[in-house]
Order: sequence, then C-alpha cells, then structure tokens
Amino acid sequence: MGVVKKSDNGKKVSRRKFIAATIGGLAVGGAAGFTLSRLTAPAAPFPREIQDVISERKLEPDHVYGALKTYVPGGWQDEFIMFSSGGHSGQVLVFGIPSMKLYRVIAVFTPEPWQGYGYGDVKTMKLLEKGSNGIRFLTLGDTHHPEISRTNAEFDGEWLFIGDKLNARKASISLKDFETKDIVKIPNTQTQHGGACASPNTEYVSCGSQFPAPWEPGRGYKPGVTYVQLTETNYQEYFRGTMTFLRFDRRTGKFDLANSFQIELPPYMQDLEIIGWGPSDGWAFTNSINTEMAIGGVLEGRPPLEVAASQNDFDYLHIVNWKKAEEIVRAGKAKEMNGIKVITLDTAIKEGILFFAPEPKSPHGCDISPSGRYIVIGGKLDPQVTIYDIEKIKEAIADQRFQGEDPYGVPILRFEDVKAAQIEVGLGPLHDEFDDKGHGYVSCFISNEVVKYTLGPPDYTGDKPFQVVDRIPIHYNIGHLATPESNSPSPKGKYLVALNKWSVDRFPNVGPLLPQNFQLIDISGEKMRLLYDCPIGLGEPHYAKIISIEKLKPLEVYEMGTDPETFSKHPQYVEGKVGYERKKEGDRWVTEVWMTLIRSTITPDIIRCKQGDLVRIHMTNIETTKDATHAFAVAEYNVMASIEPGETATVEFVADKPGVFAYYCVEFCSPLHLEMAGWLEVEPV
Ligand code: K7E
Ligand code: CUA
Repeated sequence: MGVVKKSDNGKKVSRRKFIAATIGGLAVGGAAGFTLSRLTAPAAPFPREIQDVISERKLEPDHVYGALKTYVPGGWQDEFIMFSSGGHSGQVLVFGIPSMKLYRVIAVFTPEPWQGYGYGDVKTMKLLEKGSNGIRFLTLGDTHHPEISRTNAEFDGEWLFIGDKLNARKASISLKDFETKDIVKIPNTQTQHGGACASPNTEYVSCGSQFPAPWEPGRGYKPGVTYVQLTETNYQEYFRGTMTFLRFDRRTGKFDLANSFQIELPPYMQDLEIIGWGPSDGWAFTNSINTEMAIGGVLEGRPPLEVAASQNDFDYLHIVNWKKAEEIVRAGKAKEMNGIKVITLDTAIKEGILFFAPEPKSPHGCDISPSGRYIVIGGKLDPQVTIYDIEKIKEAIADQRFQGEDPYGVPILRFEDVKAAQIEVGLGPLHDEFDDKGHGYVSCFISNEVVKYTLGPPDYTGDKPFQVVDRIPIHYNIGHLATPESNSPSPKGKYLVALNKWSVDRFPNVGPLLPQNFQLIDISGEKMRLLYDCPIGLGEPHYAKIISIEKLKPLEVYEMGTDPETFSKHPQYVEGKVGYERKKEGDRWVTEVWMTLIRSTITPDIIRCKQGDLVRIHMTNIETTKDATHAFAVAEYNVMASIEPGETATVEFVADKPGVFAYYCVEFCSPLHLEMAGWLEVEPV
C-alpha cells in the first residue's frame, strides 16, 4: 500500500503500486516488475474538452452527475463490494459499488470452466456430489439470498453463504479466496427460500423451506423415496415446512449436520427469513404465504394456486425462539430424522418456541431495522409495509395474550398487540433495506418504485416517524433492493441498488431474453437520485449483500502448496515429487502424476498410460506472483482445472479412449504460453 488519497466522495483511496508480471516469459516464473504511477486528478476547472464531450454526446446534467459519482478509475478501489445471487445461474456475482463493475463470478452450484469447477477437479467434483446428496448429480441451483458471516451481528467479511431454492441446499464460500468450501443438502426439505441468514455470531446459518415437502409421520422427507398422494387432506396432514439452523464451523467452513437442528412447521409456504440481534437477539422470523394450504389443480376442478392461495386477508409471521429451541435440543427433546435433530411441531408449540402474528396479505420480505427492534414485512398484495415491534411481541408472549391458534395449535398473537405501524407505500411492496439515518427503503414491484420512509425510535428519533418521505421510479419490476450492510446494526447508507427483473427499453435489444437491470441509486441526500443502469446478462439475481471493502481481507496468493479446501499444505505437495507412475490400487490401474506449472512449462510434458487407467494428476502452480494463474485442460476429455499461484489441486478422470491427446495451459500466461503444453498417450489395451 502506498500513498493514501481522498477521492471526490471523501473516501480514502489507496494508491497501490502495480507490479506487472515480467513479460520476459522466457525467464521462467520471473517476478521482476515495474511500477505504474497513477495520474493525479486534474485540478479544477476542467478543460474545455470536457464541455465538448458533454455537448457532443448531448448529456444532461443528471447524466454527468451519475457518471462522475460512479466512475472509478482503473487502479482505484470501489468503496463497497456487493455479493449478488446469480439466480438460476447457480452462482454468486461480485460487483464493485459505486462502479457497478462485475469483478468475479463465484462458482457454487453449477460447474464453471474458468474456475475449473466441476470438470474433473477432485475437490469441486466431491463438493458437487456431496451437495447432491445421492439424489442425482445436480448441476443446477437457484440462488436467492446471500448472507455474510457476522460477529456481534455486524458483517465481518470472512464467510459468505448462499442458498439453492430449487434443491434446498446451502453453500459456504470463503472470502479469503472467494471459493466454495461446502455444500449441504438440508434434510427433510425439498425447496428452501428464506435465508441464508446468520445468527449474530454465525453459530448457525438458518434457512426456511418454501414449498412444503411430503413427510412420512415420524420419519420426515427422504428425497426420491417419500411418497404421499397429493390431495388437499393429505397436504394438510402430511406435508410440512421446516426452519433449519445449520451449525457452522467458521474454522473449516463446513456445516455440521450432527450439531444442527430443525423445526417442523405447518404446510404453509414459509418465505423470507431473518435472525434478530439487540432486542430481537434469540429470535428468528419468517413471513409466510398460502396459509390457505391450497394445492392448485385447475384440471381437477380446483381454482389455480395463485387464486386459492390469496384468499386470506392475513397470513402468519412466524416468530421462533431459536435460543430456546437450542436448549430443547440439548435437553434431548428433539427427534433424529434423516441426519438432523428435529423439533416436532407439537414440541415446538408445547415448549413455547413457535408463535404466529397475523400479517397482511400474502406478504413478502422479512427485514429488521438496525436497532433490532422493528421487523418489517412487505404487503405484496397489500399496499403497506407492516412493522412489528419485538418489545411488544415479547410482552404479548410473556402475558400469553393470544387471539387463538391455527389448525395445528400454534398460538396466534393479536395483530394490534404486536404492530408498531403500517405505512402505505405503493403497490406490491416486497423487500426493505435501511440506512444509517433511521430510514427504510421498500421495493414496490407493481408501482415500479423505491419508497423511502422513516422508522420509529430508536432508529429514527425525529418528529415524523413511520412516514413516507421520498420515492423514485425504477426500471422495471423491482424485486430486492440492497444498501450497504443493511439488515445489521450498522448500515452505511450512501447507495442503494435496485435489483430489477425487467429492463425493457434501458438497453439495446440483445434478443428476447433481455438482461436484468441493476440500478444504482444515490441515497446520501434527502432525495434519492438515479446514478447508473447496469445490465446483468447472466441469470436472475434476487438478493444482494453489500459490505465495506475494508472488511474484506482476501489472500493475494496462496502459500506454496496450499490445498484450498483446508488452507493447509496439500499432502501431494509435501511429497515434493515430479513425474508419474503406473500402479495397482485394489483391482484398478492408476496412473498417478505429480505435476508443476510455471511460465511456460508443464512438467511432465509427456504422460504415458493405458486405456482404462484412472489418471490422477496432482498439480502445483509454483508461481509466487499475484495473478499468475495457470489452467490445465485435456483435449476431448472434458477435463479442466484452474490452479492459482501456490495452489495444489488434483484432477481425476478415466482414460477410457485410446489415442494421443494434447493437454495445455488454458490461460494466456506468457509469450510462450502456446508452448506450455504436453501429451497424454493412452495406449489401447
Ligand atoms: Cu423476493 Cu427469493 Cu428474496 Cu426473488 S425473493 S425477488
Ligand atoms: Cu500457463 Cu498459459
């Protein structure tokens, strides 16, 4: 790190020196460098040519303002990093804020060749397979809600979590190397939606189901096994939702099912979920829809699901005392089902773990104000956000003030007893985020806007609590929105990203499948101001989490021989061999290879094996220079690995076809990159 300089938005920007790798690639692995110094910003006033650009391009003042607020020159740092779900691309996208530059796509649930994820690399193949949980080899995921690990409820920038709605899975990603470290299938659950959300110190990562799964009484749901005939009666009797608290080991990055627990829920569609802090510490919340328990069946004479599931004026906010649930589990009152301890619905009711509060009307979103006091739900079919007060909730529960119970016996609190306020905001309110000045921002899907309102004390202490104070149109069909470090005690304000589903007329027509549109909005002033439209041409992002860039401390290069699964030395690197041998393992022939990669040589550059051999290649990138990545791919074998500087990885494949196959480094790494190649000879047998 070099000189530190203030940029125009007052943010400290470090002037890093750029060490470019030597272009004398012949000097194998050389790291000699030269330094580029950045141009300093010109002193005002701007030269005439700037005016000329503005008039030539017919830019309006708003455009110029947006451009200046978002332009981050090369070599400068963005102020925030945004982790966005990649929707059904199955991945996570990493952006800079305010530049909206896409910096990285993290492979999670779907194979990704550039990162060598899922193409023979043993670690990633195992991850995908473990995450598939024996159902079939899943290469699809529908990512919705990213979460960052927390310390005292604040985002700490160490781990990232993301859920797969389609197959009820949860993944952890290390923010040391931006790689997926674990994928777990959530037991007794077919699809999941709410969460990931982390408990204040990331003891647990929680997630709720979406569509209830058929359960066999006392035995839960087993994918590919459990069958219950789908009728309205069976649905009510045998289908179940879940809320799962996955124990997370932040040392290894793994989820620990043996120390996790789950709460059985009625077959409503549990939706968004969040875990509280401060006054709501110990509590978790999820909104729900379809408390009608409709199953659809238009061809069978029933109304369509969307109609039948929208009858009730109120659905139920689920209020869960997870700390008490943890005690119940410790006391041995949970039942082991398919590898996880399950608190049955009856136990949850009897032990006072689960409560409902009415919420209008087929709601969406479930967010918590910075103080931890207010739980905010978007009305979706109701033009209001409904704000609950955890203090009132706790009081009403302590006084046992209930209006009755649901068909399963879950006690329902009185709406008036727990409500803090309702604010009429706009049509189709979905999700809420917060700033550092006591404001909430809600996305309105139908009226295409973001609406800003005031919270109540202690978040907002002015004289106009719970009132709309500003609105801004967005383009178009907004789902989530994201502000820096919202849904934690210390949101940072400044920017808001509207995650819009439709872009309609905002970009050139690139085919009927148009990009999604992330719109960056300036929220630093009283009035919101649109700064930038950013097309997203891969997948349909749902939620995003934004964190201050200083909180991230990623590795620059791996220590030599690092196994990225454990961040320790890969055993094969420790052996220190280079070369290969053919040997018998049980009754199968294995050709085991120890390989090094460095500009511009792959050693060995000839591997001879026999047809049918399992070829196992341990490869170490022995570069120490940042960015000096090599990749390894074998022609016609569908094998691809990415090996970052210092990394040791293993690929495995069966040499099932005879021939002589070129392998080569796939990253253009040096002038002699094309010569960085070798041959795999597979002798026919
Ligand atoms: Cu509203 Cu999955 Cu959070 Cu999509 S969800 S938008
Ligand atoms: Cu290494 Cu190209």
